[in-house]
Amino acid sequence: MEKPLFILNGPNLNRLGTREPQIYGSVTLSDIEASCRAAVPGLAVDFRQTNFEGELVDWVHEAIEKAAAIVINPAAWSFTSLALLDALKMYPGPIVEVHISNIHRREAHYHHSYVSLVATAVIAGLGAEGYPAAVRAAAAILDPTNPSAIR
Ligand code: DHK
Repeated sequence: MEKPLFILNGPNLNRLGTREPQIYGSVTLSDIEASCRAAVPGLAVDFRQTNFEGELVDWVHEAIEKAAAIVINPAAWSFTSLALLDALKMYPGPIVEVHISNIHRREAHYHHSYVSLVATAVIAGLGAEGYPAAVRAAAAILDPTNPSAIR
């Protein structure tokens, strides 16, 4: 696969490891990056994190030309950002949305994700394991010989 998989992370995820470990566990974002790179041997991965909404929108624009698929944890912007939704609407490839926690079991303001309106699939509540699972799912969707993938 020539084009890489973009793995995009939103606000506060750079604090994983010390951030609310009772909700997010004690795995760091660089641990998660390593698990994503190991998930599908040979799959090129471009792993990024930002606390700036416009930068995430810019990365989605960049993905339109450059990414085979997007795995995204939009974090808090999942529930607030129409700008991110509008950017993702322009992306032609698979989008796998990941949340470390089960957002549907948390406070009501975490229940409605705008990103889920355009996501091919959503993973929530698997902890950090949700990321390599999303990478494998994206690779399966991109594999034309894989009969089980939903496209
Ligand atoms: C991460 C966040 O930062 C929160 O805003 C979301 C999500 C949940 C997560 O579970 O990965 O509520």
